[in-house]
Amino acid sequence: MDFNMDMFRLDGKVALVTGAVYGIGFEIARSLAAAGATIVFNNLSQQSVDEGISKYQAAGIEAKGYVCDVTDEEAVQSMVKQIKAEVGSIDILVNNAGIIKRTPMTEMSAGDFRQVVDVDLTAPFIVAKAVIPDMIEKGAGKIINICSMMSELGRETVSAYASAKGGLKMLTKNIASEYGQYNIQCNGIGPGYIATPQTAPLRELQEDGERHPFDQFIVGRTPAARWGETSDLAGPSVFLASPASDFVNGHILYVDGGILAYIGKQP
Ligand code: NAP
Ligand code: GCO
Repeated sequence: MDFNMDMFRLDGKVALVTGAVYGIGFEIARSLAAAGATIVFNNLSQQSVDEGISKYQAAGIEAKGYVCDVTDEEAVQSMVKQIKAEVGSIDILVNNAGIIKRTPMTEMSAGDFRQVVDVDLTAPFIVAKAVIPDMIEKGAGKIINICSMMSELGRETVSAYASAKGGLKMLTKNIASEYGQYNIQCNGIGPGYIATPQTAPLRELQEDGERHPFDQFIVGRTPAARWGETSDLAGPSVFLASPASDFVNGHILYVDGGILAYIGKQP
């Protein structure tokens, strides 16, 4: 195919973005819609799904929302079947839903560790497993797993999250390896530090009005010298969801302002 900008269009495609009521998922869904995709999303409660539908409508997007816990395989299988019946089979899957628990490892319960791995790693497996058969039948599909800088690096208190996101990097590569022959591309996006509710505790102003020490640390460690915004993920998401990336497979695209490339300023 000769290059033209239509390679970045998603018209006629159905995109499922999990946990996309706000934060990174909502922004990714909005960017895919702007490229022509039909958006479906899920969240944990009818209230949050209804809030999401209103937000999409306010953005001019007629999205359909489903109540579904991505860790519940039966519920996921049922949701995917319902989407196929009501909207159409899923062409693009963005495994976005995720949680984090910041606890020193020796103080973290095995249950909490398992819960983070369940949502951040097992659930992307469950949802991808549910959508791949229809993608094979269609002869094409795009899967984007939202990884993290913690797919590459660790830090204090995020042992469960880093373990899950490191596993998600390898799940991404394995799906790419196993299903690339069916014209399914599976890639990851590894956001750096993005300003969302998930990172709000790391950016809270101190009682003396000073910026959070972690906020100052991250800005100092990032060549772009700022936190990422959810809008920074829009272009990379459209690229990986579109025909423009049909020969990109098993790649983790880090959208991190350069932090993973940078050793840090000499004190
Ligand atoms: P967020 O603000 O915490 O939003 C996460 C969303 O996932 C929420 O809507 C949440 O629902 C939903 N969710 C959680 N567990 C779920 C489940 N079991 N089933 C269905 N939905 C579920 O997170 P974010 O910052 O936008 O991050 C989105 C993704 O990017 C996550 O995978 C995160 O690990 C990753 N990420 C974030 C950053 C960052 O700096 N923010 C950087 C790298 C990667 P509720 O509203 O009910 O809680
Ligand atoms: C943390 C942050 C990070 C970001 C992101 C970085 O506590 O270190 O929450 O984990 O969410 O994953 O890429």
